[in-house]
Amino acid sequence: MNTHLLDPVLLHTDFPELELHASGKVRDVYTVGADQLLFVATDRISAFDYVLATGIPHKGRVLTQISLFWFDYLRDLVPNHMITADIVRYPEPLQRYAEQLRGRSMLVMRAEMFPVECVVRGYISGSAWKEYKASGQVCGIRLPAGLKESDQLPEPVFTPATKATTGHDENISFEEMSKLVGSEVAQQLKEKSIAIYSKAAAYAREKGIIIADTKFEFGRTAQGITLADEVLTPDSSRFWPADKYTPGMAQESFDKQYVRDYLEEIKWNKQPPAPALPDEVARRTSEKYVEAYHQLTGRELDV
Ligand code: PZK
Repeated sequence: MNTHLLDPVLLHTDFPELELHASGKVRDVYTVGADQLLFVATDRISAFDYVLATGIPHKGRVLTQISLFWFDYLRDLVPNHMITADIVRYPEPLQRYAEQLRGRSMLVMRAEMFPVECVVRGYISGSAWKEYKASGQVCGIRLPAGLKESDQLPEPVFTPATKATTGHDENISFEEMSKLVGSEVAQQLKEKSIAIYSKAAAYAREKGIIIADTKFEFGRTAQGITLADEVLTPDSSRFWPADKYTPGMAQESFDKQYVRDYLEEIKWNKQPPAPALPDEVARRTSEKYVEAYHQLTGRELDV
């Protein structure tokens, strides 16, 4: 057992002849012809809104394999954008990048994306908790009086947000969402989002994981309204270990707790440049991602 060195990480993708379609804190999306995109999850990790200088071994593969698990689990409920994650089936020009792509990428259908984040919450936390404390409502939905932080809601609520180009997503009402995508599409996205969350959260709960909330992105393809992006990962959702669930306070994150604790301990001012992590923090965080994958899917990630 190697207890001293970290496994190699991928912080930046590099496909010189491909055009970057979109990039985020963790994921990079490249154009591959008119109808297809290459979706790559790196090992980058963000905390307090910044990407840290240290990568987390296996993180990109964990995110990708969790999304693939859910795409398959949800296949009868909603079409998704995945074409293949089998790199031997990728277009020939990508073959030379097989090592960079293996396990962490998908070839996906290019979709006409709807300009809204479809957030579903089964528990009250984060920005929704702040809004509820101030107004008793979240995204214009009145919630029962007397909820405590992290309480389960009587039923999941759909709380859409706009993709802010800079800074944080902004919560919007269903009416505001309807102005952006039309009321027909808004209703369909809401119904699909709640159905997907409900099925996935019930499954995860049996495996000891509470999915407190999650964010979906949908687009339109030849298959109709299509689930895109990553789905139901620790980066797009709040995963809480069910055996430690204690309403009335903020819950520890399944995956990022060691990172947040370390950054608080060193009293980082949360301004760039974001610090590096000690190997021990990166290694223990990596183990949490790999453990989440195993707990959720029953499968071993080959490490
Ligand atoms: C698409 N994003 C969000 C931003 C990311 C992802 N299938 C698709 N077709 C067209 N566009 C997108 C997708 C998907 N998925 C998704 N931006 C464009 C995004 C930054 C990094 F990985």
